[in-house]
Amino acid sequence: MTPDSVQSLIDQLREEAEMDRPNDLTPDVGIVMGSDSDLATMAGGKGKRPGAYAALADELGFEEQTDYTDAPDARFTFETFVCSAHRTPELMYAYAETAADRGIDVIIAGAGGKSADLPNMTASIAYPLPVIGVPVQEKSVDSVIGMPQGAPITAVDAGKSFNAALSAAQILARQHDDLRDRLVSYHEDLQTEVGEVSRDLHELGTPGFKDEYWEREE
Ligand code: RP5
Repeated sequence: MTPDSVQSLIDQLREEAEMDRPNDLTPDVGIVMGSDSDLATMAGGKGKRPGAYAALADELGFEEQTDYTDAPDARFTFETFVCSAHRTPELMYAYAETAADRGIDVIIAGAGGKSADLPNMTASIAYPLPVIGVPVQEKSVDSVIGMPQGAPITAVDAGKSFNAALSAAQILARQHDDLRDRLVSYHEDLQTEVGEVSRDLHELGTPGFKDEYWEREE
């Protein structure tokens, strides 16, 4: 017996798949995670490094879509759900099966624990939609990347959901020059930072650099 809270999500996903909305009104990226306890790793915050949310929203100008009938103004959008592979397999199945019809172009799926099956099962069900797996913990790496031949998944290092978001944007950027420009600009900013730090280290000298930079961090 599927509880109402899960069934209503499944029904909503299936109804949405029938809507045939124009692509610019549907999320481009779908983010799913096995538990809301994965959110700090998947989105960033709570002492964790910046995550997929930060990469998409803060660096690349995406907006999160929370209402299918009211798309955000931003051209590129993403949605976020919790789907447990083992506790709510029907929801995982409905999510992955409807993703393409709901306008999703790439899925980022994260799970933790030793049986982190959400990414690999989502990849199998959503195929040929690309799925980028995020092992939420080190011990999740093998189960996320360990797919048999013929069942592909792309994956990032443990906890690196930020990179998963950049990879998702790279896939979308093949069709969208605007997004390609944002990715290039993000990378140029990274280069600029390295150049500035290198110059400061060289010109201030190691003790002077420590005084200025390490003081700032404290
Ligand atoms: C947590 O349980 C993990 O972070 C994982 O993502 C989550 C979901 O696991 P299942 O409910 O699919 O077993 O420990």
